[in-house]
Amino acid sequence: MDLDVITKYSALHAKPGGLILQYGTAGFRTKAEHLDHVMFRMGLLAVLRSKQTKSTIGVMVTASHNPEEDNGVKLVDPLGEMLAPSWEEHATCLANAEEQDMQRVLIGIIEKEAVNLQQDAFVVIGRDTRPSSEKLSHSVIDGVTILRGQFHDYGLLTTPQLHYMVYCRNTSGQYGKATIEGMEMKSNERCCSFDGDADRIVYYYRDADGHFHLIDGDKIATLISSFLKELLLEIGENLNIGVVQTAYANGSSTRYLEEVMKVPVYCTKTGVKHLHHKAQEFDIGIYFEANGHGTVLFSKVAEMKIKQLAKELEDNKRKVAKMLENIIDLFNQAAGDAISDMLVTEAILALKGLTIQQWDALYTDLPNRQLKVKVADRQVINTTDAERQAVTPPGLQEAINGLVKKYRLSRAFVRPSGTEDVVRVYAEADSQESADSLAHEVSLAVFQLAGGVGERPQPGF
Ligand code: NG1
Ligand code: ZN
Repeated sequence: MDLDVITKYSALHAKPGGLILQYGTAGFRTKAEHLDHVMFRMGLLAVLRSKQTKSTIGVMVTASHNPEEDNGVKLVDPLGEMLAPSWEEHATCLANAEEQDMQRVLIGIIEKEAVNLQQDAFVVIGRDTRPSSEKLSHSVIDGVTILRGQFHDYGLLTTPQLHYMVYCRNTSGQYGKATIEGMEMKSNERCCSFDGDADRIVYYYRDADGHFHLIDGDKIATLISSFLKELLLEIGENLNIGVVQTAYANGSSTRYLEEVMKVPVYCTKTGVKHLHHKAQEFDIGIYFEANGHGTVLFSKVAEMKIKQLAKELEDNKRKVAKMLENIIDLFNQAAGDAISDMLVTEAILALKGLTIQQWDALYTDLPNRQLKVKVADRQVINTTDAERQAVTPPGLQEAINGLVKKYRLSRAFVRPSGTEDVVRVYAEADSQESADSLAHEVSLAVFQLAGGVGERPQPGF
């Protein structure tokens, strides 16, 4: 161990003088800006612990539920448990040692714990999604490498996943395989994912040739509306159904709904509040954004009628009316809800005996591309016709119209994002190549006519 090298590198992760921290139940936690030295030193300590236990040790960079400006670090012991209490004390001493005392404290730990420095060391590292976490995890890695430890950086990981990895690695895979996927996607198997707050859902599968198929909100809306329409037909009830989409709905889905299923389709501005509002106009209003936000609304009149029919009708018709009555309760009519949408979808697939491939085959999505363009002020773009036409800046819509004409089955629109400081560009066409090229050309038009900043949009994705 070259103490001078350690001292030199430690100075690059210098401790703010006088800062005192405590290794508590959740390791160290404080403002991220005060943690660089702690991370470096925990990298050193993890190597010593690994050498002493002849095992893999984990280091997790996270401050869990604390505010974004905080961060933290904790070590994971060989069987995936929390760090042993005696080493928590070492962690505290090492983190709090002033720069000039760091070497002495480090040697003290090595001696006290009889660490054999010749022993190999291995450290696994994980981090949360805080903006500061990536840089701080690199400081951990600096500490590990300076003590010649080997490491594997898992990048983004949940805390329990890191504990699990450590346990698996130290039991030669007996406890389990040290992989983070958790889920193996077998071919043609139905899968679904929610977004972070579980108000969006998408389904997907990989076919026998290994191709990935995404089943988005448009296809979920199609499945639900065809099911509801069939049930209404069976009980001879003519309730007024409407499907609400945004301009991001794939052109094939709109065509299928209107021309094959014969249900009226309406387009609103992006954002669930607009879709929800429009869906309230129907007896049964089905609304979904392509990205999986959506639900179904039943008017009070429709609900009462269905409830009444579930009591009055007989035999199979009664069963169907009962099914409709139950499905009303399965939807979350307050807002799009991934869990309730999943339960509805699963119920429909089971009742209809549909595989995910059969569902997917209802129609084929038109190839499409979404891009973002940075402009000085995205509010210079004003739109109309549910965001499908740009009214300002002058000339932009004309330019888009000219570009769209060059491609088959094409469509494109631009709008300022409501959640990011960008202009979103959407294009679809008969081939992926055309959709990509149209999206690129429209991006250039936005860049030129709407005050693009930074580098001009480049072709290729
Ligand atoms: P913006 O950033 O306004 O495009 C995005 C989604 C919306 C909606 C909101 C709120 C797209 C293209 N846009 O809005 O559909 O989900 O976030 O989450 O998917
Ligand atoms: Zn969400």
